[in-house]
Amino acid sequence: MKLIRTFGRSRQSAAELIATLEVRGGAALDTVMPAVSRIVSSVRNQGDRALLRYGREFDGLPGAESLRVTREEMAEAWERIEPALRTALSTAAEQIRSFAEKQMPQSWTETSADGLTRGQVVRPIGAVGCYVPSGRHPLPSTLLMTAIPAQVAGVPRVVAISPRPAVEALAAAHLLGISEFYRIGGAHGIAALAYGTASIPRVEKIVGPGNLYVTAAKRTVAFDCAIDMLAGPTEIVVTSEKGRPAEIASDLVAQAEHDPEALAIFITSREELARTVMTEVKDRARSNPVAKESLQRNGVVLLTATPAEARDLTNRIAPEHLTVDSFADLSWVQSAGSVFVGRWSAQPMGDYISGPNHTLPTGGMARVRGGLSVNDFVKLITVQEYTSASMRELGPEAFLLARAEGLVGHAEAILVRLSKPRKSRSSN
Ligand code: HSO
Ligand code: ZN
Repeated sequence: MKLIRTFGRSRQSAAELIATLEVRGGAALDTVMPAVSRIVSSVRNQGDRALLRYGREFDGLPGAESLRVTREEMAEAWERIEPALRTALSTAAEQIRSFAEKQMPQSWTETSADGLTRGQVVRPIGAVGCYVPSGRHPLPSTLLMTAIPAQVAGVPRVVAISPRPAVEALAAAHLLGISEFYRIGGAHGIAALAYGTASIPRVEKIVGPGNLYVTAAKRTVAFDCAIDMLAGPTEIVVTSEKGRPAEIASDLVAQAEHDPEALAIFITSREELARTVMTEVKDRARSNPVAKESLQRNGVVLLTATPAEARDLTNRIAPEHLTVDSFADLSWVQSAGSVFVGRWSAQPMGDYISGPNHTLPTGGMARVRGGLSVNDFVKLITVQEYTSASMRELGPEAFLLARAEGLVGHAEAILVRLSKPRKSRSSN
């Protein structure tokens, strides 16, 4: 990690670094876009033929017959994992489910005194695909985090894909009662979900994190199939004036171990705390090669002149994960994916078992959205019903607005309901 003071002689270079941190989105995606577009269009045009070819090449898929995981394989996987792990997965699933249930938006209607009824009905998306990464580490927790909110939202078809699904991921699928699981991944897997092939019917939305290729493919298909967000490498900011160095450092190392490109930042106005955290991080990352690499590359300690400046920088960075000292700190937090409060709230607790989702906005997207939730799996359909009285009340003003826009057809559709019916010439 490098220490950078935001004041004094290094003020200018700190300002430059912070400016690059503020816009840190998806430049890396461009490097893989040409290859990804080719893969996506071959799967779109050739369907299974291309999909299976890429599956063999990239995912070690033996043949078409092993593309779909059978229910029996998932049940066997459940039996194969340690009983204690079964319990842990079940507890995590319950925590995630109960949290998602609380987030579920409601249908409602209200009727005004003059009789206008307005409201919304909540309907689930029809089919979603959950991407479960299986690269450096198998992430069964990601299946729980993506599929459970979809189930709580009432999505009737929840599909999982993963290139080389680990036994734990298949066990998690069994636990959730997922019946459609395909051994496929990468850009070709995303294309199959988006456009459908003979073996994989298309879905309406794709969710879940993935590597650069997966993310680039999500961006490529986004015109034709909804996606949750474009998520990059994991990020953590700890903003603390009084935390314990060992605890702060261990959270920084924990998120840094996800990816050599992960971003770990410690922000404080206390110099001695900054220094001890740096030493702790160095010690703790020694035996963790990925964390060591990403901390060397992207690890920063920002030493600010004041605590207020530390808070301001935190919001400007808008990190995926944020740790703060106390609940009162929430009052200044404007932009962060998920917040961890106080010394006991180890960040990995949120990755696994607290209940809030671990699929979170990165790259500064926390400025505009929170983590994945049931809200990503529903549509809010709005509804309105007028009575003749409420039409008489609001119609004339709507008529004026239509006329101001020069839309005579709009005006007429209102007028036809407001004017007294003319005596008809015929008797009917
Ligand atoms: N920290 C990751 C999620 C994860 N961690 C999965 C462990 N397993 C992104 O929020
Ligand atoms: Zn994690």
